[in-house]
Amino acid sequence: MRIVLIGPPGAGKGTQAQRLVNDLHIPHLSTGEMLRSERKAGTELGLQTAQYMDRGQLVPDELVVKIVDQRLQQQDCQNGYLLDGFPRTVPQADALNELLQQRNTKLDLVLELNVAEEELIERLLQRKRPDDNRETIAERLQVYQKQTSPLLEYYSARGLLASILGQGAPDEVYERLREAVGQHSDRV
Ligand code: B4P
Repeated sequence: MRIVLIGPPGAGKGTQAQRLVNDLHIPHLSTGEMLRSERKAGTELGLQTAQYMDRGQLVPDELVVKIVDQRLQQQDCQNGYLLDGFPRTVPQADALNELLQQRNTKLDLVLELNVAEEELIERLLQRKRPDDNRETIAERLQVYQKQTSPLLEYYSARGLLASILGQGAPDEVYERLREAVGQHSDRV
């Protein structure tokens, strides 16, 4: 299966993606993780993108699309994958369509994790990652509303979107996700 997971910062994309990929036996492609590991490794790309992440802004589309394109060329992606946090803009979604077409493939499902803003802020302040301070969180939430939330309509119009309530215990959220994925696959 080829799945996209969309949600505001702190919605639990990383948390739930981990569970889904274990059950579905597909690789977990988190652009946030990829960017953080480039930074840790001190690569040119890592240095270029760190400034955006620290300000709570999105990394430029062309840089993210390039790392996703390279990752999708790897052997383990041939039978499906879970994209976590990509696409995050309409141009990224258009670019993903191109990448899918080049490989004669399609998305099966787009999952949205929906969580109230007050809860997102609370969760992120507890996590304490370098980009989890009040100012940056406020910026990331605005960026989500402006640049990422139009994707919900984009994928809904294509009949791919399933919206899931991301509040409650992680196990409860996962049950809801399983149910949505189960309608497309018998692996969960
Ligand atoms: P990401 O790494 O994608 O991070 P995120 O949106 O902040 O978090 P996520 O939703 O995965 O939250 P998590 O499960 O960890 O992005 C970071 C940055 O990278 C972006 O701001 C941007 O700069 C850049 N970036 C990434 N992709 C990009 C793209 N495509 N284009 C441009 N830029 C890009 O959960 C958060 C916390 O909540 C955790 O502490 C967790 O334990 C807790 N939690 C989870 N589920 C819970 C539950 N049910 N109840 C209570 N707490 C819960």
